[in-house]
Amino acid sequence: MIDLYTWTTPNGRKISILLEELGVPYTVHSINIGQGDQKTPEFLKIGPNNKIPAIVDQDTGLSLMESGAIMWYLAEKHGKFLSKDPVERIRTMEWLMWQMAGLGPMAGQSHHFLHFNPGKAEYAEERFGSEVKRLYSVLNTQLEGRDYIVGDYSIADMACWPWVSRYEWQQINLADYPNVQTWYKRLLAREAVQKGYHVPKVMGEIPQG
Ligand SMILES: N[C@@H](CCC(=O)N[C@@H](CS)C(=O)NCC(=O)O)C(=O)O
Repeated sequence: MIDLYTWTTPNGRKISILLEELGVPYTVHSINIGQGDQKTPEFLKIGPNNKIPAIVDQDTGLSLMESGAIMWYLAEKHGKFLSKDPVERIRTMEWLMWQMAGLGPMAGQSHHFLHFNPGKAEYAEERFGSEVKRLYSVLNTQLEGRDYIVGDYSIADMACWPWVSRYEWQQINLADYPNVQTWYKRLLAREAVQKGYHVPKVMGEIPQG
């Protein structure tokens, strides 16, 4: 049994989507980051970086922070969504790292400057807006002739998808990135993706791409 500490954000949804795909039982603990739940001493024991998501695996007692590490751990534990083939496996790691170090941080900053605080920092809007566009182009190229980012459907797809689902906040027109748009809709059609998106609670409809 997994305890998932999460909120209605892309990093949190990555884990709930994976858990839904794996079909393993999990208990959801809402950590409302808007009201500071991530700063409590209780949460800090599990998530020492004061950020969601975090998990505790009740089978082993292991607690983990950092969504990329959590995805890798769960995929390994259950032997799914992470290829055994060495090349496909390291490519999956490569694109998971790309999401963790590129798409997530850049898109996250674009949410701050383009969506929540427009007009406050022209340089930041330009910098993060153009980086997000560049990253969408990179993903669009990677998806040329492919149904999924690397080989079969994997944790790399599940890591990137919730960030792309915020394309409106990033002022991205998905039609400008047709391979990303087709891939986005392919994942959107999955029941587990829809269920995982609405954890820990429903926050409106899922953008349809
Ligand atoms: N690299 C971390 C980033 C986690 C992260 O940024 N979480 C955000 C929500 S998506 C958060 O908890 N923010 C609360 C805060 O900054 O106080 C991961 O991938 O797990």
